[in-house]
Amino acid sequence: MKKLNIGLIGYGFMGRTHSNAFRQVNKFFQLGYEPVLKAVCARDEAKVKAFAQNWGYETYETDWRKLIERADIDLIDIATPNNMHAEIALAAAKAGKMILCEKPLSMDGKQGAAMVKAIEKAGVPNMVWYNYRRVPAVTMAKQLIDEGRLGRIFHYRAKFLQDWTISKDLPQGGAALWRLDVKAAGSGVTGDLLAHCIDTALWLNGSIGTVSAMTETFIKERKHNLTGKVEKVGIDDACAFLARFDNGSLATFESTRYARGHKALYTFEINGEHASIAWDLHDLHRLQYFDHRDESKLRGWRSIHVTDGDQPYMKNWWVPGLQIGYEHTFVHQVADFIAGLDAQTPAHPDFRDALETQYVCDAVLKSAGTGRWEKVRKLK
Ligand code: SOE
Repeated sequence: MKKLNIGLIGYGFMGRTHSNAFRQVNKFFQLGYEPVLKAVCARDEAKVKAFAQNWGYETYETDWRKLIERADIDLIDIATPNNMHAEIALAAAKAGKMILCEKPLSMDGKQGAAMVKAIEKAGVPNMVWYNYRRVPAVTMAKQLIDEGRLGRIFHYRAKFLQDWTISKDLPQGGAALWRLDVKAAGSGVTGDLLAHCIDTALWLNGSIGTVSAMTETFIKERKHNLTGKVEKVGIDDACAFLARFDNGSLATFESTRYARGHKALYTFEINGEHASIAWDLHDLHRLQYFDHRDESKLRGWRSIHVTDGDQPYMKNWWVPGLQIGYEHTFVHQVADFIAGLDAQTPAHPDFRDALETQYVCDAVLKSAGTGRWEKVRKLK
């Protein structure tokens, strides 16, 4: 088996999910490459050393440029706050490294377009970690739609609800709370949570043409962890938008970090001419399916437990009926990326796909500002 030498940048929550996936993937999937945890990079030497030891990285670096210069690294995995993605990706592309990048791709569409240009010029394999596509039930939703079971699609409805920023005493910025700092995150729930919903939606239902949005920042000022001063909050705490897809279907999207009682409730429902599907991250192994073509007296919503060998990814895991979870979506993503390298058919979402999501986010934030419907920029 060929080796795929990984250089991970960032050791937060995502650094852990990725490291776990690299370690697991060959145990469950037959692939032509084996990821090797060569090096992890972060600025705090004591912490990065401890992370390297815990996850089995052979070495560590404290300067990401050094990591990119290393000849023994094949792939750079970017798991940093959003404001670092572009600079690292551009340097990694120039050095001819393969690149995996955390979502959202960039701070905005303009920056994302520059990243896509650089990576396509370099011709390096690339992918963005929109992991929810690879929940088996979500992948199965894609299969059902592609098989034409829903028929013409009329409605798409998605939500991503959390409640962890309600306290006004929560500071912004720094290692754990960079998602609240607009300079590090680019936006609030739009880039962090709705970007997931948009990625799934574009994949399942095609491109979005226009959007009309509203956003709110409920807590206007928070102490900044890096400066120690109370500073204006620049992110959107909540966002809701209407959208028209190019296929004529209508959509509603909503996300907030102020939905008391919800920790990470990502849900979507799609209504077609013949059938509907619904999915819920808190019950992630189930796909709800309603088919109007069923005999009328037996017609009803089926709750499909997506754990059998003929359902996506499941033959690689345990025995039928035993479910898997969140961390496995990252394992699937690595497996598909490597399978794409083997077959020379790139896995998705790549940087270009993620740029389309970025363009939708840009239009959403623009519309929230102008109060008007805005067109989504098309990919060139
Ligand atoms: C935010 O709390 C967050 O961790 C996002 O950054 C992730 O992308 C999402 O999957 C879960 O929530």
